[in-house]
Amino acid sequence: MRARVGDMWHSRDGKLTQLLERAPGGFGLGQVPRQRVPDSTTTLVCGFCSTGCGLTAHLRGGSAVNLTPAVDYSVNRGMACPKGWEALTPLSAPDRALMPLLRNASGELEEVRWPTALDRFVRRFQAIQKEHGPQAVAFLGTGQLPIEELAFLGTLAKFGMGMQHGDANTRQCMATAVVAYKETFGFDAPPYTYADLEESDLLVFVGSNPCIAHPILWERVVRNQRKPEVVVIDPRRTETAQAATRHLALRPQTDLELLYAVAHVLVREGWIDHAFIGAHTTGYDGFAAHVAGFAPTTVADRCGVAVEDIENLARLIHTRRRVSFWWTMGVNQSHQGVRTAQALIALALMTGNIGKPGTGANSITGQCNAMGSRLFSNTTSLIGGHAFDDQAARAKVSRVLGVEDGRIQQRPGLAYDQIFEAVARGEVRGLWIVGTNPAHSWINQRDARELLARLDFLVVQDMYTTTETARLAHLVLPAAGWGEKDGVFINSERRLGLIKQVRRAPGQALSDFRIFQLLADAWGCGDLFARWRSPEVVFGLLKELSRGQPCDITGVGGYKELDDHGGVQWPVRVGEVVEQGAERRLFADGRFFTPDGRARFVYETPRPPAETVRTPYPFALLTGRGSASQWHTETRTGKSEVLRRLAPAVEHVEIHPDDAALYGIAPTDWVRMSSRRGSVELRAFLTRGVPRGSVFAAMHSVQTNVLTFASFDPYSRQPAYKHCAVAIERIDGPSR
Ligand SMILES: Nc1nc2c(c(=O)[nH]1)N[C@H]1C(S)=C(S)[C@@H](COP(=O)(O)OP(=O)(O)OC[C@H]3O[C@@H](n4cnc5c(=O)[nH]c(N)nc54)[C@H](O)[C@@H]3O)O[C@H]1N2
Ligand SMILES: Nc1nc2c(c(=O)[nH]1)N[C@H]1C(S)=C(S)[C@@H](COP(=O)(O)OP(=O)(O)OC[C@H]3O[C@@H](n4cnc5c(=O)[nH]c(N)nc54)[C@H](O)[C@@H]3O)O[C@H]1N2
Ligand code: SF4
Ligand SMILES: [Mo]
Repeated sequence: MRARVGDMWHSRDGKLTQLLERAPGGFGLGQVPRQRVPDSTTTLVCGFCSTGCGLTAHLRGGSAVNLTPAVDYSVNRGMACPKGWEALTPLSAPDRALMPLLRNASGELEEVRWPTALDRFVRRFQAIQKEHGPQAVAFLGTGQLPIEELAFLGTLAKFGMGMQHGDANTRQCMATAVVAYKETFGFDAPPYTYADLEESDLLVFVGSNPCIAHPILWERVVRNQRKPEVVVIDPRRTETAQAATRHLALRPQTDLELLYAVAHVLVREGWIDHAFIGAHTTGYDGFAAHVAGFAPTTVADRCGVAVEDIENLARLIHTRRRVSFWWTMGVNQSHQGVRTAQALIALALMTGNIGKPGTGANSITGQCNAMGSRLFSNTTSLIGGHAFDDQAARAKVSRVLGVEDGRIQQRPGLAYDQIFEAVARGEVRGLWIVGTNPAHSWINQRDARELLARLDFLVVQDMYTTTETARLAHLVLPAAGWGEKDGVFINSERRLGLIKQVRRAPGQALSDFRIFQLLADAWGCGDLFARWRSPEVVFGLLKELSRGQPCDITGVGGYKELDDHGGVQWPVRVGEVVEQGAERRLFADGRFFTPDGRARFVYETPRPPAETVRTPYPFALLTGRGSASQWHTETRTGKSEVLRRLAPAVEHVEIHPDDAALYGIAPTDWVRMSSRRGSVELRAFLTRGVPRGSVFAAMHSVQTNVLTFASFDPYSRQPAYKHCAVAIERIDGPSR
């Protein structure tokens, strides 16, 4: 017997109770069994990083009381990092949003009932659209909701509410990889499977720190029995660099020159796979001519590495049989990230290291469902990985979803930074933010906060009331989180995995899915979503939308099949049988997704970063993940005592001891760090892990993005978080 949602609301609002009772369960409050059931277990994928580990929830009375890593899940095989073990704890934090909050006449956020919240959402946004046009309201989503919810958000906002502009935090994270893959492979298609980590003879990690950011992927490297060489290219001597066999501590933002120099040596020595290049690629001759200008002797100084290190890396690539290239944010978050990623792809193509075990040009994703967001959020691509300007694709979406073709935009809409610019110009006046915290995480945070504060109406849909962004909202909608709802995530190796409701959301928090249903009805476009009764029904629609695409999942079956199978990697076309535990990589046949089936070499002349590092700002500020137990803006991980103890006790900046000595800075001294945007105060942590001339601060500190400089890759519009110019000085103590 399932509790009826309406029972729990004690709502005297007949209309709302009716809406809620219509839910057949499977999300929100509707499906919590009232009576205690025998103890049992169930497996669901982790809700933090894109590794996508399976976690076993131990249930009592249908509610999870504990989590352990799943032993029979192909991804993690009984391992989990601290975040996975501790994933239940943040669900019971005291600052969970339990009721909608609305800013009252005296400017304070005040609890209101759902009908009031829904009504206010609709009235304020519709009034803005009426006065300023439908494009005056926009949305920002996330890579941390399941695909069914992302699809709901993107479809409701764009086709239901007529918004034209919507983007997600995946812009901060994966946009560069998306563009790099689309231009070279013809589709956003990371080609690898995790077994490649174990089957490679040479693994090259560029701007990637898996020991901290993807600990269980690193465990897979450790399991490699082939005595691999592991090369880490990172300005910092990271935990991963320390564990590697070689570390190239290049000067920040010089990856492109370095990779072209490696390609130069491969061409010069004839260490290339002519047969593969001839049969499966285009543009090689132009690329070879381009890299002729990048002899190691020319670029070594600029890159801060020895000529012989470049020569040796090229030789390793030639002599090792299976070579794989892996990259993460050190590449994506650069002013020339797309071309850098494409230089890595070029190295794989020119040596034939693709489509075979232990090879590939492999972008590691960040968030648990960034891959799902890339394909199904209806933001950067038309839902299902289609192009907005493709008439046939629009007709397909129109048919499958029952949306009139005329409602489907012909362009993707503005990117994240352009939405903020439109706010600055007064063109976007209403913003709906779901599952992301830009007042902490956006580049050049002060501008971001100033712009958020300027909005006529800001709605924030989040699990917590205390996030930096929720504090700025006019309306906060209380959301259920991971563990409190059902859906599908897609991990870095393209594996679809299930998340499940193993806890009841607190108070009146609802799943995002349920919130979207209620908003659709309240907005007056509920008819469009009449079929969207449960996440699993929507999963069926998404399968249909994927038909014929490289990411075709028509053969996946339903949630039960996905569950029984322990997740499955796309593509799975209808009728295709995938063996349990199969490791599936793309391009084994050498055919790519471009019109001519060939992969492309794409290259360009390197450019300097947007902000020059020189007096009075003589240090390059590098930013990134600080520890395995901290997640982003810490709204979740900060709620666990265990995870807090595993993290650094104080917010700090890492400084090379020689640089510190020049400025009279001793260990644990207070330091003021300033950029042209502002200044912050942190403790000094002296370490030879950062190179001279650079300092490092973790993104988990809300202070870091006070300093960052808003510059972007021109093709992906991904923020270049990894580089800006700062100054440091010793201070006696914090001024606050
Ligand atoms: N514990 C933990 N894990 C996480 C996350 C988290 O918040 N906490 N977040 C997840 C998400 S969303 C993401 S996107 C991933 C990010 O995963 P990673 O990209 O591995 O992590 P980062 O620390 O952001 O950046 C990686 C490295 O880039 C280096 N770098 C900086 N500048 C340059 C450069 O010019 N060239 C090169 N080659 N390297 C450079 C930095 O020194 C850093 O060590 O992690 C995911 N996993
Ligand atoms: N300086 C610097 N800045 C960076 C980076 C860097 O390397 N350096 N990295 C960038 C990268 S790669 C990323 S991905 C971003 C991440 O930046 P954000 O997306 O801003 O960070 P999170 O803390 O993950 O924010 C997610 C929010 O969603 C909420 N939430 C969690 N689950 C749910 C849910 O199920 N429903 C709803 N409605 N809300 C939920 C959380 O409480 C939290 O407020 O940061 C970027 N910022
Ligand atoms: S490695 Fe990632 S997916 Fe695995 S337990 Fe840790 S946070 Fe979760
Ligand atoms: Mo990310």
